[in-house]
Amino acid sequence: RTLGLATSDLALMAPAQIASAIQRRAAAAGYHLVIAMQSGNDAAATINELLAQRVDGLLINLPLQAEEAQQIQALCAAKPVLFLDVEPQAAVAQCQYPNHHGARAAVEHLVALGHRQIGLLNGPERSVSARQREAAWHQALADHQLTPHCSLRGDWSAQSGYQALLAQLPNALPQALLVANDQMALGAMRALHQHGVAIPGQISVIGYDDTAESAWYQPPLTTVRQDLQQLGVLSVEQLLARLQGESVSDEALETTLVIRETTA
Ligand code: IPT
Repeated sequence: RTLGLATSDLALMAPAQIASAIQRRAAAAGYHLVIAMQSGNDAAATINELLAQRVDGLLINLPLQAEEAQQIQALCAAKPVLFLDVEPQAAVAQCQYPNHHGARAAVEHLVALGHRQIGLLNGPERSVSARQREAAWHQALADHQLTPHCSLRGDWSAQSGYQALLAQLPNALPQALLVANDQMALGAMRALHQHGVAIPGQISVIGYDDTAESAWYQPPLTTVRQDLQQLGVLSVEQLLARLQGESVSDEALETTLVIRETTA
């Protein structure tokens, strides 16, 4: 009995921690897990790798537009498939955190602290969740008659966050920075430390994910928590329920704001 997981780059913290939770939960249920990590942009090739190994069901943690996800679902024919990073309007089974709630909560937190000049460090344009977080930030800022002080972009990695901030540093910094994931926040904070900018004294930083490392940043990171462990467990349980023809509980996943020491 085998499950398949198609995942985005496991060098990234969030997908790695989700995969770890999936592997454990699958093993506890007596299932072997086959993992296919996407290298290029060809999701179908990654899925076909799993199908060739005769998996009984598939979990797909790849950023997908609605149409791409529907095509993949068709490719998997009768096998149960569950998507973890897909446009919510897609007509496919999904298990994911609503990006707009978390992104809005981050803005509300900064505004409540009195910040008006708020900058963005966005995720990669091709990522559906990055685009959703960005759109929700814009909407929440607009609701407070604010526009982004600056709009930077990275590729989810710490290095890209570091470079984005280094490029911004000669210019005026915002009072607060919304970052689309914790890894980019790590790099951004490194650049700020290097230039003697006090966190949170001169700039507040808020991340997104709450990976296992985020409580150990210096200072510990305020962030929007997606419980990645819970996401992994729940996705396996939902897939297994579908495999066994049971009804699936549509337990809603909710992000929570974790206030630590990078915002004031
Ligand atoms: C999403 C993470 O929030 C982000 O940090 C990055 O790792 C990305 O995955 C990689 O695709 S979480 C995903 C389940 C939406």
